[in-house]
Amino acid sequence: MKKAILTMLKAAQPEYISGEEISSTLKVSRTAIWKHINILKDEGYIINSQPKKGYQLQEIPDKLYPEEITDGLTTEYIGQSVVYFESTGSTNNIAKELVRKALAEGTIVIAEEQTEGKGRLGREWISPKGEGIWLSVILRPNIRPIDATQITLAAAVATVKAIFDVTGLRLGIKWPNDILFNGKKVVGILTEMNAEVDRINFLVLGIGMNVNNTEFPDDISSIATSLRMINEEKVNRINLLQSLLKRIEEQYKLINKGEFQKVIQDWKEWNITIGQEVAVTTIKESISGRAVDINEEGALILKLINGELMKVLSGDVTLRPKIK
Ligand code: BT5
Repeated sequence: MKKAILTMLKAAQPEYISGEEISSTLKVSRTAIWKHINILKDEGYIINSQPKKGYQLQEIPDKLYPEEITDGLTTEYIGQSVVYFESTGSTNNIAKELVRKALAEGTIVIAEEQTEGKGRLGREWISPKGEGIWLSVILRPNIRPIDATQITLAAAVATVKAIFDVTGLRLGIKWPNDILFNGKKVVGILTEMNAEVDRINFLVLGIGMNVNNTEFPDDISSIATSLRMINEEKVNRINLLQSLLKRIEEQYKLINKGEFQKVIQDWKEWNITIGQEVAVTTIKESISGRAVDINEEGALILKLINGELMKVLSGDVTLRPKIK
């Protein structure tokens, strides 16, 4: 009901719509409408009311409410169902709990703030209130567990394209999962999976995007930035999220159709790793070399100082270190 009233208010914008019209269209009492209008006001919608004219929607709050995310969202299934939190520990953790309740593929979990946002390998992801997009997507991809990296690479492609669509900014992908601008991180991606030997039961794709942050804590201020800090302009998070969901679906469909090579092609076009001198830290060791390619699995191919080629499936890349 609340959503239907909101839809009517939006359709009438910038004009007023009478309580009588809403009441006869939705077949509810004027008192019920008044109650829902008050709920919307509590949520931050600015709605003017005048005895003879009715209601007028003046302003939509800067919130990632499910009604706003799905309003005009043109995806088939990614983001059509939304679980929303004002504040939560980690959206990835919530998604992993919810998935056991057989939630539909493409369901997203989103929060204005994460108090225990996670990076990879137990690292922390700073997720301040109302400033970013802290998102998890529930997926059940039709690929083998060893190919799960494909999803991370596809998500990176979807992210840079969505940011370009909405802001015109061209960010770069650092293998495998960082989105950078002038060496500073704007987006991080954390893919978590539950699988059997040859089958993925589910996968949670977590994306953390710094959108409207104006500052960062000291320990990351030299390595982190936000779209707003780059462009000196506030970004509409709903537009950006809708574009991101659309781009994720586009890339995800390619993977499910067995067309990962198209994802790789785009990844190469947007990457800032290939051709660079890099150091890669894996769980076991740290290796220096030149990044020369990524292969059909999405692994990074390094050319070592002795000329040998080496395949790296996961690790942290530092660009342009001094080679000893
Ligand atoms: C990542 O890890 O980059 C993955 C981040 C994924 C976050 C999303 S948000 C929604 C979902 N729910 C979660 O709980 N997580 C996912 P990693 O490559 O390990 O990078 C972590 C490192 O980046 C930290 O150790 C910091 O140095 C730095 N960092 C932390 N917060 C940052 C921020 N907001 N922006 C840029 N860098 C940050």
